Amino acid sequence: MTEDVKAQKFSTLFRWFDQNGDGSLTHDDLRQMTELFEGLAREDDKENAAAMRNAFETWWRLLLTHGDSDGDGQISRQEFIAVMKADVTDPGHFEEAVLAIVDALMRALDTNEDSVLSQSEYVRMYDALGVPPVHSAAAFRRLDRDGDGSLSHAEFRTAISEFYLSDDPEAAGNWLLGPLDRAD
Ligand SMILES: [Ca+2]
Ligand SMILES: [Ca+2]
Ligand SMILES: [Ca+2]
Repeated sequence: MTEDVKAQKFSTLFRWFDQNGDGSLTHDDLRQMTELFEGLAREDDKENAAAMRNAFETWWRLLLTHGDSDGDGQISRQEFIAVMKADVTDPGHFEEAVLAIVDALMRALDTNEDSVLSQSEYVRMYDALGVPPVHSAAAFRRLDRDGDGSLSHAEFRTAISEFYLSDDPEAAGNWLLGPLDRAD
């Protein structure tokens, strides 16, 4: 059976989050993701690092509370896809888990306070987060909607929101993490 576009995107996201690659998500996987994100903030930027950490903890609690249907303390790929669709992308939850990370990340990266990311900044950021430059460079070109060579905070938020919320197979934001996972 072909999965819908959201299931494909959340499957791609699952593979990214599953840091030890054992096919299931644990608190440790999420903590490792948190460390990658925190590593993008400057050493003295405690505020944005803490905001990202809190948002990832919120995300993990949502996964565990709403998504661990077999109660084994881990989130399988199928559990992840279901809970992402039903709960994490619920507007209030989406704001406090996903968009809180995006906003803190943009603030942490915007060290010259021009509120935009160049392509090289964008690619370097995703490289540090484990997304290959070939994917992030291609994504950047799609996500830079006004084609001015930089990604504004608004363009980045739009991309993230499309990735998580859009059912449109043609949405530019689908390319955030590279080609969609069509594993099954
Ligand atoms: Ca794992
Ligand atoms: Ca489980
Ligand atoms: Ca732009």
